[in-house]
Amino acid sequence: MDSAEAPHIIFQREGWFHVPRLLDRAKIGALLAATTELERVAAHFERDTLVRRVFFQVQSASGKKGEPAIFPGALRKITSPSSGQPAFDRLRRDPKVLAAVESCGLVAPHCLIDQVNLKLPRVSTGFPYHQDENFLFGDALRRVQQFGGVNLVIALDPADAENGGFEVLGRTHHGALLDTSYDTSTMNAGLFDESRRVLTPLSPGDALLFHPRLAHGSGPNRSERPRRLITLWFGGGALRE
Ligand SMILES: O=C(O)CCC(=O)C(=O)O
Repeated sequence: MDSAEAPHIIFQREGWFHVPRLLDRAKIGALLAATTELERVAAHFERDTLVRRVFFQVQSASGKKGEPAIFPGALRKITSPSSGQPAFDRLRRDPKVLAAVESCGLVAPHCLIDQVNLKLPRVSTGFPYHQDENFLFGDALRRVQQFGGVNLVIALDPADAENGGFEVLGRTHHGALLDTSYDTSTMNAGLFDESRRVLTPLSPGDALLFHPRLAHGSGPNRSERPRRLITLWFGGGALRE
């Protein structure tokens, strides 16, 4: 990709954009401490559990929601960590994050969803290729349909091919919204055009921004290292709060 091009031009064409070092060490340190605290809260959970608007999804053998944890405290995803941890709440309005999202063409960004995805060493399953737009409902969906959207991931740990790094299928956002399942055994292989598949290794604080319709996913963690990744979804415009 020609790095002289403006981010929004690359984003429009490819459906994604890489921003190294979006967050500095201090912010990543605070977010890691907040994540560790949430993991501590969940240390004995054997099932998906809601605690004061923070939803803890456990890592099941299949990777599907609603199934028992492979061991107590094994987590796959924390939804709305901002409801329990101020560092995550601040992140929703972080000037660097907002500027990155705006550089991809979104006007007046509003954070719709915040999550942490955890991949435990050796045992965590992948995320089959899918389009996040399929998981938007109500006001969030209307906002994205009317004003557009930008999603992003921010690495908390180094992420690469061995520990289930984040993969995008470039340019698939130009196609239709497809009906996908969450079958981790197939990874939805062959459903989307994989000819522009890219796995960008990320260091803590690096971000990758992507279109809500862009197909993306990641493999299992085959390494001895954890892989924790923040995901934020933004919609543009100014609908009622
Ligand atoms: O954590 C990952 O690697 C993928 C995350 C993702 O695509 C999702 O949460 O929808």
